Amino acid sequence: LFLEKVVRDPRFLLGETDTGYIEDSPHLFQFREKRDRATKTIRYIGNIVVNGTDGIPKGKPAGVTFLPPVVPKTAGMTVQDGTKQILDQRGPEGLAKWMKEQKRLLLTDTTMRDAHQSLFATRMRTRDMTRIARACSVHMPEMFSYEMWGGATFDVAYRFLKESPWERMAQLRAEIPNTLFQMLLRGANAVGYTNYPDNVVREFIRISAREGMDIYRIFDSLNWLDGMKVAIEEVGKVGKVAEACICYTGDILDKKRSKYDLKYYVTMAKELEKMGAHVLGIKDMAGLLKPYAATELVKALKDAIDIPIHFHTHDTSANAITTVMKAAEAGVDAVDLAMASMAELTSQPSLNAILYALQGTERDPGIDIAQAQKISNYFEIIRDYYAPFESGLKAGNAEVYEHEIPGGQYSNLRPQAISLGLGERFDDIKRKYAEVNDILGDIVKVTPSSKVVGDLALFMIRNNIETKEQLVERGAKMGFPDSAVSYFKGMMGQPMGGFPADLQKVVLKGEEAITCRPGELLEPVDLEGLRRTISAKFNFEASDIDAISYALYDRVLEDYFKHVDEYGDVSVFDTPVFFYGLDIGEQVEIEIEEGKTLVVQLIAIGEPNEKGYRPVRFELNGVARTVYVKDNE
Ligand code: 3PY
Ligand code: ZN
Repeated sequence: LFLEKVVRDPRFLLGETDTGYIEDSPHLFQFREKRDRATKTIRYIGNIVVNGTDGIPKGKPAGVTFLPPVVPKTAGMTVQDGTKQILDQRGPEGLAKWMKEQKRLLLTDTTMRDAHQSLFATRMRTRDMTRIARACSVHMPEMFSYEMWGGATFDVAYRFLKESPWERMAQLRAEIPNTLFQMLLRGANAVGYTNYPDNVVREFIRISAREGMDIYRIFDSLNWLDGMKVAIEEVGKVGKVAEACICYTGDILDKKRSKYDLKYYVTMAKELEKMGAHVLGIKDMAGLLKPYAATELVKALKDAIDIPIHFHTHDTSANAITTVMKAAEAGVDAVDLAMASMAELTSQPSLNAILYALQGTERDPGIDIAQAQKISNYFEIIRDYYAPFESGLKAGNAEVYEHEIPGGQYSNLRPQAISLGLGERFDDIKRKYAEVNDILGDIVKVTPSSKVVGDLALFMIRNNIETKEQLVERGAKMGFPDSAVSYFKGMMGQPMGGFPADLQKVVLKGEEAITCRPGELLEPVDLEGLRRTISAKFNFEASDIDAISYALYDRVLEDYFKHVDEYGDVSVFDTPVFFYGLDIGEQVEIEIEEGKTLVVQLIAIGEPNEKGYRPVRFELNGVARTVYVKDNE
């Protein structure tokens, strides 16, 4: 093959056949169709050691030692039945009834979704979840559910981790057969940032239910009931649990802020119950529900509806543990918490702390404290692998009650501001965020509506726009961020109280806004046709999973398929190798498939040739191998 390539190569035909020619023509060594797993593996590592991982400095983070994680023993231990069996045997209504009968506080562990989404940009890899999953299953069978999917995890898995979120679900399900899995579904936005046609949302629910999802926490980013209808209905149809949410904003204790008062939430909760919700979620995405407000809200909701109530909050202010305790006291059925080492700051409050707080009381969750500690210890080690993705926050900040930025967005906004050269203006950005919220008429802020507010705040700061009047006046001649255009067009749904008409006019520049559900207007996607197109284009037998994922994120999926073709399944690498590659002389074992292990040692990184390719030398199972990697610097 090599010789065939040489004799057909234009430079060979021109007579340039000295040895330098071979050396600086790495393409001669690239036999795409023949490249095996081992070659793909060293190409991946070669690329990481030369170019690093996008978005973080190259090489291992200074001052952090990566220790191997300690996994509690499970060999020979049986898995007790848990909530998964209750749902499978009694259905969603049966599960809801069971929830209400429990005296103990039911706990959802968010470590594998919202915690890492809020603490380190959603980067936790499947490998770091599956290694501890059996221990969770065996040692904490009283857990109500694991939130381990949805929100940003779907996109980030494909886009940055180059692994399939579906594979994550399958592997976790194999290890945790006894506990419910739970995901966050952004209503008509599913696991994306934009509205999808109804058939995409329905099909996504149908396939994910088939693949192992149990509870769908459904919300609309403007609390617009119409935006949640299709998802609630479809989850009911497939026999899974529809946990429909009220997104909490404002402050029910502040009588001056009457837009989102207690009555507003109670009315919405009753509507959701009527629409077929099995469980009500209180989604406090920014951690704005104050402890005594939780008492009022939970009591009022308990009086008003019959379905169980599940409380989700973020600890940005550092008040959240008290709020959880108040919600528990007021009779909330279930709460979201994260393992201690993955808790607090913009994440959820500590599960381990709550176990101690409720120990010996009638609301004791019944989870073994010592075992929960071991699981937290595991994640403490794992968390170091992700150090460069941490937001840098060192303490809680009660200022969140002023700016109302959701946990996940807060930890992202700072790096976003830095990347725009506005790092030193973070305080202004937070203030502007609150001002933009006022300009928009005080809206619910959660993905994707929160992005509109964040993007507009950055837009105003970058263009030195101070007031709403200036925004309307100067905006007439400016292009607005895509998110803002989509919002004012009605593509994210309808905010309570409508859109500010003057601003809507300058943003849309003559385009019509809609007032119906966008999903109704969007053409259905031909998923079977899409599946065939993907199979032909990427040369493999695509499944309905590939098709639905592609329908949600076409470009991301294209890059993902190309990456798999080029480098194989990179989910098999340990996280330090995946993000930082190897040091010179470092040797690792990589099990590329069951029973097939590669021993890889990095020997040297050479100087780039004139084309910018560096030879990277390895020893692969004891045999010298070199790959040529384009240095992108
Ligand atoms: C998401 O939509 O990803 C969220 O976590 C919102 O709180
Ligand atoms: Zn959250």
